[in-house]
Amino acid sequence: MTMLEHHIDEVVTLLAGARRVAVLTGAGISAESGVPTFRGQDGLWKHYRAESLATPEAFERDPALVWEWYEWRRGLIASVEPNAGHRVLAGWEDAFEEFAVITQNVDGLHDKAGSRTVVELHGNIWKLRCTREGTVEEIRETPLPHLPPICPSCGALRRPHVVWFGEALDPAVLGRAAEISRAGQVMVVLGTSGLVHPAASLPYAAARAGAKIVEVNVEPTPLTPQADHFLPGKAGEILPALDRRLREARAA
Ligand code: BV8
Repeated sequence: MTMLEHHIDEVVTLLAGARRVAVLTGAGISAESGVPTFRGQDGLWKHYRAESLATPEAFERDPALVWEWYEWRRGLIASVEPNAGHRVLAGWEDAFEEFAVITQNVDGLHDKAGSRTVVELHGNIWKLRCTREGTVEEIRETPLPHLPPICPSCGALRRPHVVWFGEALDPAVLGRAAEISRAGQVMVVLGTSGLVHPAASLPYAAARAGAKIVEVNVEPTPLTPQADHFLPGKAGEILPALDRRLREARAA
């Protein structure tokens, strides 16, 4: 048995005994579907860093450029499918008494995989919001007929219904994520670099409330020293392995 298999068995024992499980995901879980992550080479669009485009200042300065970026991402996300990692998490809705996915991703792939309890911390790229009235509409059509999109009722610019850097998260959404994190007996943290706040603080809040932290990532992150279990590898490979062993453990 390899070290990884040994660690996977330890995590399966933990999960098999848990009734309340929370999962926090980042861009890494969508990487195997073909969605670029934010860090490293992937994090670049043309020569802009994601953090420089995903800001209210950038939108103020050049809404057409920001919309070109979001349109590129919508087109890319529309062309991909959820991967095995997303699908396992969708299946875990019925494997635990209480289960929820808290995601930093705006790609909507957890929903597309069939997850029902998803907290979208940073919004959703398929939703547009009027910059004057604040009304939100889901528009999946890509490419959008008109860029930048205009509000049909008041003629003001529409923006992506996502949280930009320097903008506060919706207090109700953040409150729910914090509640779920504190209530979990186990928090599985998948494919996140743990650098963006306040999302990155949720695993620490969960640990303070007594939850066991299981981290899955292709490389260590600032969270790794605090994690009870670190499973090195791809989410789309580790989650199916965990799921298989969990089913075997429960069948035994
Ligand atoms: C706010 C939506 C305040 C838009 C996003 C405290 C300390 C330091 C800084 C701050 C702080 N508090 C606030 C800040 C500022 C800032 C922040 O955190 N900056 C960082 C960069 C230092 N936070 C904010 O601005 C937040 N707002 O604080 O408001 C406020 C309060 C009141 C009033 C006014 C203001 C808002 C943050 C949200 C920004 N929006 N997204 C869009 O998507 O277009 S963030 C965006 O980037 C994503 O949503 C995600 O959250 C983040 C990217 O992180 P990850 O998802 O982790 O992705 P990343 O690429 O970094 O890493 C991928 C990981 O996966 C890697 O570890 C890799 O190894 C791994 N991986 C890769 N492949 C796989 C894999 N793992 C497993 N399997 C694989 N196959």
